[in-house]
Amino acid sequence: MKNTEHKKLSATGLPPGQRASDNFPRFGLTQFAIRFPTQVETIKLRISGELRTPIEIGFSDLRQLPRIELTADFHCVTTWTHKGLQWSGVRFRDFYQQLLVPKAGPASGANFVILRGQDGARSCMLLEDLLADDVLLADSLNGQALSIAHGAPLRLLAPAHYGYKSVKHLDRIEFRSSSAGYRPSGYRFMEHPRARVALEERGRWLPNWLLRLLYRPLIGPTAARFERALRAHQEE
Ligand SMILES: Nc1nc2c(c(=O)[nH]1)N[C@H]1C(S)=C(S)[C@@H](COP(=O)(O)O)O[C@H]1N2
Ligand SMILES: [Mo]
Repeated sequence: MKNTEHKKLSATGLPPGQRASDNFPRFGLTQFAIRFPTQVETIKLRISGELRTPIEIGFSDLRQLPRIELTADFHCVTTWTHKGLQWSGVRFRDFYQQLLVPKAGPASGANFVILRGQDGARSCMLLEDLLADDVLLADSLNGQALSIAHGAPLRLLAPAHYGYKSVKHLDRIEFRSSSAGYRPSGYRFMEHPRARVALEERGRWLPNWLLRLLYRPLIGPTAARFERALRAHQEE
C-alpha cells in the first residue's frame, strides 16, 4: 500500500518546512537518549482507561490480524524527513475493531488515546486519527524485525503525523474521554493535539517559523547523542 496522506507536497516532494535527510537516526527528546526498553523479546500491550475491562494483548493476538506492508516517509518535527521506509505490522484500525472493541469494550466517547513506551515516552492522539488507513502497530522495518534504535519490539507508526506521535517500544495504550489530565513528554508547546504534517501542525502557541528556527540546530547534536547512548548501551 502506498502512503496517500501527504496532499500538500512541494516540488521537492516534501511537506512544508521539511528537508530530506539520508539518515534515519534514532531520535527523540534528550531525556530519552539514555533510556531503553527492558523487554524487546515479547510483545505485551496493556490496554487501560475507559473500558469495560482492562486487557493485555500479546503477539499471539496480533498475529491473528491481517499483516500490512506500508511504504511511507517519516517526518520529525525538527524538520528532517527520511523518505521511503518500508514498515510492516498490523493496522491500528484492525487492532481496535477486531481485538479491542470485542475484548475490552472501550467506552463510547473515549476518543483520546494515550500511547506510552517502555522508556517513559508518550503521546496523545485522537482515536479518529489512529483509525486512518496508514496507521500501524509496526514490528518490522525494511524487511527486518524492529531494532532497539527504531522501537523494538513494537511501535506506533502514524506517518501523516510528526514523528513524536509514533511512540516506540509501545507498551501501554490508555483510552480517555478528555485529554485534560494528559501530561506530554516534553514542554506543552511541543505537542500539538493532532500534529498533521501536511497542515504543519508542529506545536502549539508558537509560530512554525520560530519552531523550525529553534529545532533545526538541535538535529545534529541530538542524533549524535542518541547514537552514542545506544552504542554505550549495547556495550554494557
Ligand atoms: N519511546 C519513544 N518513542 C519515540 C521517541 C522516543 O524518544 N521514545 N521519540 C519520538 C520522536 S521525536 C521521533 S522523531 C521518532 C523517531 O523515531 P526513530 O528513533 O525510529 O527515528 O520517535 C518518536 N517516538
Ligand atoms: Mo521528532
